Amino acid sequence: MNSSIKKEYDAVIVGAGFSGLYQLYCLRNHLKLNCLVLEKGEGVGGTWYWNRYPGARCDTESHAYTYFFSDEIFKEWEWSERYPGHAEIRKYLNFVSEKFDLKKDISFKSEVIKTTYQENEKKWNIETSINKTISAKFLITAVGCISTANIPNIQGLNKFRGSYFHTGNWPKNDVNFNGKIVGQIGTGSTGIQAVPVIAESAKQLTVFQRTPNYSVPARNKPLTAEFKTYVKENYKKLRKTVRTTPNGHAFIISETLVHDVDEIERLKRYEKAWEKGGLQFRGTFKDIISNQDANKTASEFIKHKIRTIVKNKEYAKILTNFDHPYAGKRPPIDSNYFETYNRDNVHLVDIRSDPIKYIDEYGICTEKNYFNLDMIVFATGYDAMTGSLIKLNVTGENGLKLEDYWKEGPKTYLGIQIPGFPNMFTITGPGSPSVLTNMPTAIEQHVEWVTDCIKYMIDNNYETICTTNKKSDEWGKKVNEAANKTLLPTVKHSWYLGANIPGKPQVFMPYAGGLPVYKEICDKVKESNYKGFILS
Ligand code: N01
Repeated sequence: MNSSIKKEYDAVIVGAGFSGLYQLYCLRNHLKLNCLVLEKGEGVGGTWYWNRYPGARCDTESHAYTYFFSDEIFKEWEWSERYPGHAEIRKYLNFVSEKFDLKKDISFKSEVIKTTYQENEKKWNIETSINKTISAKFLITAVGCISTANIPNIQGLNKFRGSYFHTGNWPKNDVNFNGKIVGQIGTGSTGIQAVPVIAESAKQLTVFQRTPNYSVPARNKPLTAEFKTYVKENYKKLRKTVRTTPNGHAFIISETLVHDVDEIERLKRYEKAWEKGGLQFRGTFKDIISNQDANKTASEFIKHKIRTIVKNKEYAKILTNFDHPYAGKRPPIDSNYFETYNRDNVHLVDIRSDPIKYIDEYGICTEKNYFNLDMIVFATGYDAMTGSLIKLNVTGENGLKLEDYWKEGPKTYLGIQIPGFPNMFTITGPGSPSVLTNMPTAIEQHVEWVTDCIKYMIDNNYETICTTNKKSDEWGKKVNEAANKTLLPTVKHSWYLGANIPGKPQVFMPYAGGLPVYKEICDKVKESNYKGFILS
């Protein structure tokens, strides 16, 4: 397809994951615009194109981790497990792409390296790794929130003679751990998924943990024919649920407060939620994420479970040495994570009390120990929410560089537009609910809003749309207010704040007010003919 790339488009979309594919469909099929998607990978999938690490699976249940915009897709596609694995998600996105003939407008192996707004022409110039410069009236970033892998700068890594991988850039061919001595750094949602699977084949696995993580069993299982029928028959009801719950999932958060019930009843409810498994554990009570005392009951319940599962008392202590509330960081779910520490071939190192000093040819040296390793797995997270946007090397009006404009943290209006960057839209950008929700739900809301906005511009002969510093300052305050009603900003080492990347400004990035409230705000802006934006 690369040879057939034209010089000019109505819209260029960056990224061929859930958001880029749907944005292409809307602009091309509904608005009849001339569009091109630029994608660095060799296939569709976005984050799921790169995340192929052992155990990589979505934490959202499959009947919610899906597009809802098309009855046809929903009826034709069938998920096989409670949580979709990475390969099945790629299969799904390929199915959608073929269904709507999307690939003909996607240029693969095409990384965007520079984007510059041409003020005179009112167009974006987009430079790519395939030596093509393309111009477009609209630039839509669909780059995902957690796509820029972070390998920590540990002295000596370049000397390591074994192999090492970041989970977010996993090789396409299976990595063979058989008979290998493996070290894994990182115990976030990703690390927790990888540990049990790597432990099954590695000779030895040593996990280097900095911060312990509250995890609840996922209880993944194949879907029964009965459940598949239920999903198909209740498609509209499910769509309504994901679009009206604060986090965009298909489960309802309880209206009961933790202290509305006595301890016996509380434990009964936690126990039931633990047995059911999944992210919905955090919805057992309404105030778990907003009230410290309420949260403590959930945190203590999980700690008790970990201590019951993990037989090695020293490991149990390291795994429960929390200094943050449950769900204050993105809560993981797992399949036998804590149980894996009962295996003879798995070891746990607390790198808070025994920090990593350096890596050399043969392994990892901590302050108190040395670990010989054949392989290192970095499950060390991402330069989240802003990293992938800044990497596009964007220059807006008056030579304004996005990197400079966001020096003190991201500034956006609604997480959709950035002052000084006309006709550029950021799907699930910082300042929008994004990572605090089920991503496909947030993506559909954004894509549809952007499509309506562009349609309005075309219908009314507007050439450009841009927001203002005043609006982004106001919105920044709203993002902070919403965050401060939760416990999330109290966690100082969270990637929601950018605290995982040395030198990154620490600003709470996602909008925590919930998807329905956010959608209402966006809808009002649309109904007011885009008040807060300058159309010209
Ligand atoms: O990354 P993370 P992730 N030295 O940043 C540690 C989504 N996701 O890839 O907590 C030592 O959460 C770090 O330690 P600490 C989900 O939204 C979705 O696991 O900073 N350790 C932590 O333990 C998730 O939240 C699915 O002290 C270092 C780990 O590495 C997001 O992706 C599945 C270190 C990083 O955890 C990111 O998760 C999986 C250092 N220098 C993930 N630097 C779905 O289901 C970092 N760490 C959709």
